[in-house]
Amino acid sequence: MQNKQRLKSEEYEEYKSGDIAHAPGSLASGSSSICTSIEPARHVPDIAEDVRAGLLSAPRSLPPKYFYDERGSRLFEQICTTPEYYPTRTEEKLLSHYSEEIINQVKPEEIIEFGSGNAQKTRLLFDACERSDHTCSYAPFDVCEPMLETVSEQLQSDYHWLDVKPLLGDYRAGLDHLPKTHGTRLYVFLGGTIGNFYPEEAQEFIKEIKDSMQAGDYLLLGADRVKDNHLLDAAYNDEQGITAEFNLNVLNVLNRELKADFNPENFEHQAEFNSVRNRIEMHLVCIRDHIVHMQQLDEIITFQKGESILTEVSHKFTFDGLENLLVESGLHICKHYEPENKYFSLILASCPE
Ligand code: AVJ
Repeated sequence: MQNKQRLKSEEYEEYKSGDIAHAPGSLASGSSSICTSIEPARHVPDIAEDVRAGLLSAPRSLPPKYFYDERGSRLFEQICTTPEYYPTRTEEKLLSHYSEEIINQVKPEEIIEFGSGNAQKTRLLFDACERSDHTCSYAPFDVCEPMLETVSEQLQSDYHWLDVKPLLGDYRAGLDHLPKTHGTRLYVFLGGTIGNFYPEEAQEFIKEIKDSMQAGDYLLLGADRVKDNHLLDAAYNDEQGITAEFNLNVLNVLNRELKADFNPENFEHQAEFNSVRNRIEMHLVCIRDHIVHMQQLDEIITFQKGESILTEVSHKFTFDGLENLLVESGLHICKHYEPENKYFSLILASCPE
């Protein structure tokens, strides 16, 4: 399974330059690597399995990870710079204020980051290490090998003292096979991505983190907060329509990966805050009756005008809800940082004796 999600470095050069575009699950097998592959503890479905399970039954849905092919990742970076999408810049501000305090309290020997991506915000922690004359190792854990390699090399050259040890795999498939280290470990899970998990999954994931910790280890978690509906709706319906493009792009991914013939013009972006479940629900709404073929799966889907595909849920937390999530799993809240407008939370929690 791991091999499927790898890309050879030559291919990555093309991938970065936009000559070819890959979605997760489609990546060719790789050869030598600076990354350590982490064995999944559970089965990880591929795109064919996910689409069969999600699209061929009602209500239709897709896992959000398929957004992030080359174009989708670029669109997500653009979303982060729109005036409406406050989470990224709010979290970044919190990190730039409190990184030093966090590093001085934790004095980590190792930082492990889930879904490290381009690790842009994590640099604030490394900068704080430099100011505090602290050294440590860094294990970015991500599913995308080419990105892991590029980011790791870049970080290694920017921070000579940092020992970068990239981990390749799907962190949602379990943490049983993380390399054992001694010394204080700081887990980092940023961006509010915990919001993509359903409540039970979020609780399970935090519990898994807790179970893999030793007393004195820490977790730094970033999560988005419940707020005025209009602000939330606006954040997922930016004026420029970038979020709409991002949402519709998943259809291009399916077309490429499953030899399907989705026409994005048959669908419309919809994102709305559900105030009962405290989450943004993002859909692709079908605007005319039509049929889609998925050659690779040997399946057709008959879409009716008005029906929709749930493409993402993004949960928003209350101050207490977030603390409960951590405390329920046996973690101790050390610090709960929030900005004056309370738009976002950054929590430092520890594993007690
Ligand atoms: C990357 C999952 C945190 O839920 O806000 C942004 C993804 N989707 N706009 C989020 C996203 C639409 C984002 N996360």
